Amino acid sequence: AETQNLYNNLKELAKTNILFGHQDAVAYGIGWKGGDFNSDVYMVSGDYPAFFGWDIGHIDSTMNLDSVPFIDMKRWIKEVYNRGGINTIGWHGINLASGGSSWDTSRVVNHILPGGKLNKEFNAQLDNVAEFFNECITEEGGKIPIIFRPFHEHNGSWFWWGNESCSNEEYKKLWIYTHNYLLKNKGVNNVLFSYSTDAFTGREDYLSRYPGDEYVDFLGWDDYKSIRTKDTRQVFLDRIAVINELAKEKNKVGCLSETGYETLSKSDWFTQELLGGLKAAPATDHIAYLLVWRNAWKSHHYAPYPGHPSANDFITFKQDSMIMFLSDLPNMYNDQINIKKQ
Ligand code: BMA
Repeated sequence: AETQNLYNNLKELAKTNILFGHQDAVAYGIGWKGGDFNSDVYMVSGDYPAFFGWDIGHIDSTMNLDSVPFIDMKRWIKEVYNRGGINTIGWHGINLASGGSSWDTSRVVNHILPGGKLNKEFNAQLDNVAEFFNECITEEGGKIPIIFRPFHEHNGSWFWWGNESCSNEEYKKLWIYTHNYLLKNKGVNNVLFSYSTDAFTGREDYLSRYPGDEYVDFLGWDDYKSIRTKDTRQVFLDRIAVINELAKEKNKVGCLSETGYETLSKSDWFTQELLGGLKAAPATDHIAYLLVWRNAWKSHHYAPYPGHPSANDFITFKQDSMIMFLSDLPNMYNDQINIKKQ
């Protein structure tokens, strides 16, 4: 029930607000790692993101691909839920044919599907994924709602599930198989699915690998380029328009599943490019949330940290009536919400 409430509430909030998210927000930041709900975003702005992104790549080991221990991830996911935030999980899974990473594009999708020589191995991975979701539980023993975003940026060619490593039909089969295996075989009932392309050229391109309405809840896309400068704003707006149109038609929720300006060397990027771009979209073109990528190290971060030249601009962005951080959220897991910030 709470998972359905989350979905309905995000759909409602999307009409007026956009929730801010950050990948690995409390796992590490610039100059620190781990701890008790530490966050660069909090240190800069006095508030946490509303959305917390995670990655379960290397799910069969003790740490994820970016060295976040799964035991801590589960603890933080619960803490996010307790504080009223929202968890979304991506999956940079390994290539089972080669033992390589997600970026190893050797053909593997045909081998992991039923009938393929690696189907058993893939099922074992899905068992681990299911166990992880099923172990995300509240104090009272209920399941914590999670937005799952597997096999993302699939219209690019850099992942083993990308457009040069498997056909559209194979991709759709992979999605449906994963969905059904988790829900039907493993009893996962706390997960919403987010279909998340890379940059796209239009409806047809966006939907080229769409598995079908019954397997998808969120229509997302990852976009780092068109939102970088005003020069490409129209491209960004055209994409929002497509997402919005499809979300309306299919009764789904739109999202900007990954974005950001690496290192934020343009110190007013948050207000001028990102917020400016979002505000330039017609009022009905609202997406529910956006998520900036991780604060890994000084040359690879997407949120400001204390002392960062873009800190003040980020605070202005946070204060905008459209943008929601954690403390702005109504109870997203209730069946009725009262929107606070409008
Ligand atoms: C990429 C980079 C990598 C990281 C991967 C998964 O964009 O941040 O360093 O391993 O995402 O989080």
